[in-house]
Parts: sequence; C-alpha cells; structure tokens
Amino acid sequence: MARRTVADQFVEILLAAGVRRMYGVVGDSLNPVVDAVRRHDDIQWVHVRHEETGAFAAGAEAQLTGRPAACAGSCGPGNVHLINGLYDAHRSMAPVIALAAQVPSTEIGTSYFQETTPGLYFRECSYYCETVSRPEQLPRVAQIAIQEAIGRAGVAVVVLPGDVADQQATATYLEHPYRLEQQPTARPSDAVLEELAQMIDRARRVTLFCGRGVAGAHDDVVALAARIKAPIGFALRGKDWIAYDNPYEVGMSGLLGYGACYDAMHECDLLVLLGTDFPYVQFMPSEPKVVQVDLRRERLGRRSKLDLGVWGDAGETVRALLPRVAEKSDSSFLDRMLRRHEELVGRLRTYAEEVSDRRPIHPEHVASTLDRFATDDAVFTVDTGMSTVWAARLINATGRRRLLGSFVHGSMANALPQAIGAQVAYPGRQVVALCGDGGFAMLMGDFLTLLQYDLPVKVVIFNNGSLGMVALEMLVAGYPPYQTGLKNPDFAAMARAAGVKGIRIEDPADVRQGLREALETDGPVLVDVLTDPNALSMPPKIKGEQVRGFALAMTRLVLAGEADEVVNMARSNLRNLPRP
Ligand SMILES: Cc1ncc(C[n+]2csc(CCOP(=O)(O)OP(=O)(O)O)c2C)c(N)n1
Ligand SMILES: [Mg+2]
Repeated sequence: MARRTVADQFVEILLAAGVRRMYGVVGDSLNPVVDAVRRHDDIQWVHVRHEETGAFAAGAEAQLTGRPAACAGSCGPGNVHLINGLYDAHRSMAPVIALAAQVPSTEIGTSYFQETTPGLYFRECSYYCETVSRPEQLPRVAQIAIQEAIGRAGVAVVVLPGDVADQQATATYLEHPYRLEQQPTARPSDAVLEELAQMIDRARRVTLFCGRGVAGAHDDVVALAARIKAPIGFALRGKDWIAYDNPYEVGMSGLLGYGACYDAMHECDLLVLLGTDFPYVQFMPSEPKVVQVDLRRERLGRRSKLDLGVWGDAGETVRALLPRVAEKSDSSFLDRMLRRHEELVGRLRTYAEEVSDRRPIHPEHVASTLDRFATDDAVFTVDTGMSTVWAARLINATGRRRLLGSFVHGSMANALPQAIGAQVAYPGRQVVALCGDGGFAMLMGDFLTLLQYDLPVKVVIFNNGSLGMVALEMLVAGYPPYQTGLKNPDFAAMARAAGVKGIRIEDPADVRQGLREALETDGPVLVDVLTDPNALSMPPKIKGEQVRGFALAMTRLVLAGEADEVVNMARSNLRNLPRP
C-alpha cells in the first residue's frame, strides 16, 4: 500500500470539509501536496498562471457555492503572489483555505533561498495563519484552519514546509462531519424586538436599507416593507438578494448609486439598516433615527450614530418583527419615493437606449445589452473601475443571477479570475466577465486559463483606452487626468492568436449582434468593445467642492491647450454633468 503522507492527510481533511478545488501554480515545496491532489478523485488542481488569480478564483467559488475553496502557492514568491486575492476573499467573507508552502523546515530562519515569513504578511488578510513544523501537528492545524474559515467567514492559511508535507502521516485526525449547511438562528431578544417594533410604529416614514445580510430573506423584507409602507434601498452587495420582484425598491446608495435610495435614506424619519456594513459615512443621513441589525455585533454602530443596535440575523429579525408591528395606512412617503425612483431609473434606461447608436460606443449600451441577452441565472463578474458602475446600474438582478466584484477590497483585475472560479464551479452556467482594459491587462496571463480548461467564460472588455475611473477621480479632485491613457493591442486579435474566439466591436451597430454571438458560442470568447473614454459617472449626490474640482480640472485642461478634450468630455456627459 502506498505511503500515506502529511499531504494526503491535509487533502483528506479538505475533502471532508467540502473543498473540491485547489487553485494554484505548482512548485518544488508544493509537490507533495500537488501529488496528493492528483491521487484523490474528488478534488481538482486548477492550474492558473498567477497565484493572485488562484486566490480570487477560490474566493469567487466560495462566495457562489457557500462551500470553502482552496488555493496554494509555493514557498516565498509563490505564496506572496496570493496576497491580493486573499485580501479580497477575506474582506468578502469568503471561506478560503490558503496553503502557503514553506522552505524545508531545517532551513527556516537561515535566509534560505526563497525563504519568507508568511505569518507576517498574511496576518491582516486572514483569521488564522500557522506553520506546521511536525507531522503530528497537521490534523489539528488543518482542522482549526477550516473552522476559522467557515466559522468566521474568511481566509485561513496553513504554512507547510515541503519536507514536512512529504513525511509519513502519523497522527489520526479528529473526525468531524462539517455539516456546512447548518445555520443557527440568531434572533434578537424579545425586549430589543419590542423596542424596535415600537420605534417603527411611532415613525411616520421608514426606509429599509439592505446589505448582503438579507440573503435568503427576500420575501420577509418585502413583506415588512408592504406592512409599514417602507421604500427599500440597498448597498451593492445587497443587490443580488433584494433588487428583484420587489415593488418597493428604490435603488442603490453609495458612490455608484442610482435611483431614489439616497433621498429615501435622507427624507425618512427612521432608517433601518439590515445586514449591511456599507462603508461610506458620507452617504449616511444625520437627521433620522437609525437602527442597525447585524449578526456581527462588532459591526453595530461603526458607520453611523445609532438609536438602536440590534444583534441578530437580518432575516430572523424581520420575521420576528412582522407580527409585532402595526400595519401603516399612510403610504404617501413610499409613493413619493417610488415615483422619484421610477423617474430617475427611467432616465437611466432611456439614456442607455438613446446612446445606442452613438460613436464611440457608450458603455451603458454594452452593459444594458448584456443585461438583456444574458441568462436568468448568469454569473456576472465585474472589474473595479467603471465596469462596476455600469453593472451596478444596468445589470438587473433576477434572484438567480449573481454579481461578483471586488466590492469591499476594491482591487483591479478581479473579474477574469473570479469568472474562472465561477465557471470551474458551475461548468454549465453562463459566466460573463465585464472587464476594464486596465483590469484585463493586469492579470491577462490568466486569459490562457480559459484556453487551458476550455472554460466557456465570456470576457467583455470595455476598452476605453484609459484607466477611466481614475481619470474621473482626478477630474473631480481638480487634477487634469495624467498617466491614465492606455495603448492597447487589438485584444480580439490577441485572443484569436491564442486560439480563442475573439470579436472586436468598433461600430455601435454591431454591439447587439456581437454580444449575442458571444453569448451563444459554446466555448470561451473575448469581446473587445471600443468604448467612449469620456463616459463618466457621477455619484447620485455631489458635494459643492467636487463640482468645483471638476470645473477646475476642465479649466486646467483648457489652459493646457486641450480645449477639445473638454468639449468631448462635456458632450459625452451632458447627462452626468453635476448641477451645483
Ligand atoms: C490593484 C489596483 N491598482 C490600482 C487601483 C486604482 N484604480 C481603481 S480603478 C482604476 C482604473 C481601472 O481602469 P480600467 O480597468 O481600464 O477600468 P475603467 O475605469 O477604465 O473602466 C485604478 C487604476 C486599484 N483599485 N487596484
Ligand atoms: Mg479602461
């Protein structure tokens, strides 16, 4: 019988915890683990071209499936490369087990070739990071790592020297059926529920603002809104869970927000935050009373003054609250917000329609066409940058679709790697990556992973020849855009040279046909759409100083002899130019 190694034991423990994939790049110190993966049927090694991609992909898989996923990097540089993706996974609450291989245990502490100290640099992007220095230690370290990842929802790192991984497994491990689906009910105490019910009963205008914590509670939240005549707004991470089949929806707040959400949050007299850690205090109102409901007690009150902090699961709280609150009869606030929302969103839709034949191609047209043609259960991954704006506003939730981005960590180049994780986990599902040209080029090597595994991801590049979002930030802050231009290849030709179908769209008349063809193709496709570099987006509410900043930047451009640029910018953005 073959020798059972520490690496085998590690893989078996991962399997028992529901891990089905390990994303990474092989390397000397990792060989025992890679070989153990090879010898076990139910776990697959997914060979990426950059470890950062592996970490993003594992994070995406974990977010979509709810099961832990794993990634791995060889000693030193191999696992240093994991870092940015792990930050994203950790901050997105994705249970990811990262294996950081280490130099031989006898060499640790000697400045050996490739030696690093993972415990130092994974500290901030994990709940747990421990080194296994003897075979007997592995079972419990692996077990604890998994518990930390699934229990606290984040990253756990196991540091394993190659020589230890290759030793005979000695200790037996503590068997433990993980029962990943179990979820305890966390219902607030009766006293707190009663207090909240009274606050709602006393209020005249209530707004509900939802985050990711309302996942699974759609119908309950909508029922509460119906009962208390409350508009429902959301943060981007709440969109998938609440922005469909919802007659009370008033859109999204935040820098990328749209619709009447901002108004509903500011004009209510009681704002109820449900399962959201929405980060921007600038968008929080100061007038209304504020209640926050969150399962994570440490998060209560960290973004806004609170009149009541409720420790509990959002869905449980809403369900327990429903029979306790009185039905409101006055729906004038709700009606007003819904009317305003319809008007604002109508404008957004009409705009995307009106610009459909504009040259250069307007990105809104591309996003809304994708929304129209994509399947009902598609997974969209969106790059940090303007793609996130277009998706947030124009890709509609259906209850079955998922929208993944780097919404908390805010890293570029996330969309392609996340699409890889999504497609590997769901081979039959439509996966569409909305990429910036800057973001795509940043981890472009992993386009080849689509080829490697024939992953049918549809990569749509919003090729505006610019680090567009930063150009906008510069303008708003009063700097003329500098070092934001990108000289790009014909990405579609590049894809074809790599053996992948490539479609280049330069003419607005080809957008519909090109995207439809891409979505209908069986294998991977890259669609390179030349989009308007001047398409900017403004937050729903703009401060006076930002307007002045924008004006100032325009003036500077004129003074620098770039008046044409200003005219182009204004032409492209008549809809968006802020009104002081
Ligand atoms: C790793 C990383 N580097 C830099 C940034 C700062 N940043 C945010 S968006 C952006 C520009 C993205 O450009 P592109 O991908 O072309 O998207 P666009 O905004 O043009 O649609 C930059 C540089 C970041 N968020 N992450
Ligand atoms: Mg760009």
